[in-house]
Order: sequence, then structure tokens, then C-alpha cells
Amino acid sequence: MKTPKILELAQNPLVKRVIAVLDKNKDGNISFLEFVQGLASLSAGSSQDEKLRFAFQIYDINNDGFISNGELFTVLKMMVGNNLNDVQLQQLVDRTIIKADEDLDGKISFDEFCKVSVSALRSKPLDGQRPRCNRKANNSMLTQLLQI
Ligand SMILES: [Ca+2]
Ligand SMILES: [Ca+2]
Ligand SMILES: [Ca+2]
Repeated sequence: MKTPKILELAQNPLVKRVIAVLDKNKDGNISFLEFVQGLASLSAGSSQDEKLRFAFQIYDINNDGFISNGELFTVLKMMVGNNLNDVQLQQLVDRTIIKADEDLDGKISFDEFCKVSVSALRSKPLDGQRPRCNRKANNSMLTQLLQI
């Protein structure tokens, strides 16, 4: 398992988030069962709700059931890297929260997350697109984020 490629991937902060979400019992390791369960929730056969739940957990770093302004900033920073400076990114985060936050508590609940994600998915299907590390891919991901 320990090929250089996997090690390289493990350095990616976003991959670290995925690993943290997959690690259900939080022992720092992905067991085979945890791996299979993670794959199952992302497979074509799983419901949209399961996929959204997985994505939500990526953003919900402290696992309190809400995506805070700071958490959204942290995860988006992992995604966009240096394509946006912190001020631009903070504006994007603020705008996203304002749009998604229906009960005005300043955080995004799972319900609120589902609503914005589903409407974003409807306007622009994400299926079949894989995140790539070049600037162009990042820009198109940004475009999608800006439409939330
Ligand atoms: Ca584990
Ligand atoms: Ca949280
Ligand atoms: Ca809210």
C-alpha cells in the first residue's frame, strides 16, 4: 500500500480531511471496513443524501453538525490553494454562508447544506468530474462555488 503516490496524496490537506471523515472510530487509521463503508457512501448506488452527508462531514471539521464560517474558509482554502487570496476567499465564504443560512444562526446546518448543494447540482451536474490540480480545474470549481 505504501507507494510514493499514496504518500504524496496523504500530504494533501483535503485528502487528510477525507481520511478523517472515513476514520469513523477516530483511531487514526482507516480499517478495511471503514474504507469499504466510505466507498459505499460515494458509489453510484448510494443515495444523494449519503453523498451529501459525506461532503458535509468534510466541511464540518469539529463534527458539531454545523459548518461554521471558519470551517468553510479552512476547507475552501484547501481546495483553491493560492488561486484566491485570503480576502477574496473570506468574501466568498461570507457570501456562501449568507446565501445558505436560512435560520440566520451564522452557520450552515445539514439541511441548509442539502438545499444549496441540490440546487447547485441541478444547475451544473458535478457527476463525472474529478478535481484536478491545475489552475483551470480550480477555476471551474470556483465558478461552481460562486454559484452556490
Ligand atoms: Ca479507524
Ligand atoms: Ca462544525
Ligand atoms: Ca443556519
